[in-house]
Amino acid sequence: MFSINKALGILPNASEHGQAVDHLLELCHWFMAILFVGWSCYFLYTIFRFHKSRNPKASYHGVQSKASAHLEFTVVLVEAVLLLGFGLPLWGKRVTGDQFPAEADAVRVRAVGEQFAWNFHYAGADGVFGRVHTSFLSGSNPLGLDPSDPAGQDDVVSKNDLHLITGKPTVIDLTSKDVIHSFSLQHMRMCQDAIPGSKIPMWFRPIRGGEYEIVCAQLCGAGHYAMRAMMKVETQAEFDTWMKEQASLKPAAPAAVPAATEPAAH
Ligand SMILES: [Cu+2]
Repeated sequence: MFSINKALGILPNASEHGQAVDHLLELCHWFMAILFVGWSCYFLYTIFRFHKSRNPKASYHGVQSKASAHLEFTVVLVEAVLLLGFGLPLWGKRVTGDQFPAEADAVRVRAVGEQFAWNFHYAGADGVFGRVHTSFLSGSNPLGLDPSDPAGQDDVVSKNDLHLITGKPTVIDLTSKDVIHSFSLQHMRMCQDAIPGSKIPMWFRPIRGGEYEIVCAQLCGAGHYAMRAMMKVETQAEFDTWMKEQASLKPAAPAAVPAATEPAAH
């Protein structure tokens, strides 16, 4: 069957809920196409119907028919159904707390945007994220991990390189170090703003292995165009191997500096 999404070049879907998003997009595109054709025909009709030669004198009564008001109301109604009936419930499933998978069953990642890169933080073998604070930020510590926190010793940090497991739910806590970015996973049908000072959770289940591009969808500065990262969806074994590799690549923990007095939110 002909698909407007495909004709417009939509990227292949790789997530469990993506079908529902594509269905909604397809509906919206068809609705917009019908509106476009309808309004264009009406425009051509008015040019012909109200041409000066046919109407030498202006009408002081105007249009008496209620047809256009009914049409406008129908358009508003269809748009409201699309937004409230399809759009909001879909979005709600991705971001509301009670819909999230159990922590033990999911890959948990912190994603931190910065000008102009994406940093990823995994909890490591102990499953506990190390404490982070802005006072520890440096070139070699891009997430501000507290070197004195034992929970952070096995944490894995990667730049522009996100690894996920096929079929396993993924929970991403999103934030930013500087300005507002937007974390756009087009193949996963996910897009969410990364806002400094707030932690925004989102979740999805990748169902197709492969390498996908992550882009920043919010104009965030001069290097915005180059703010891209890769997402690799792989098997559990490949993921474990990568995780071990990353842990072994880690430089020795820097000497502990006095802990900041104010605990960081993470
Ligand atoms: Cu950005």
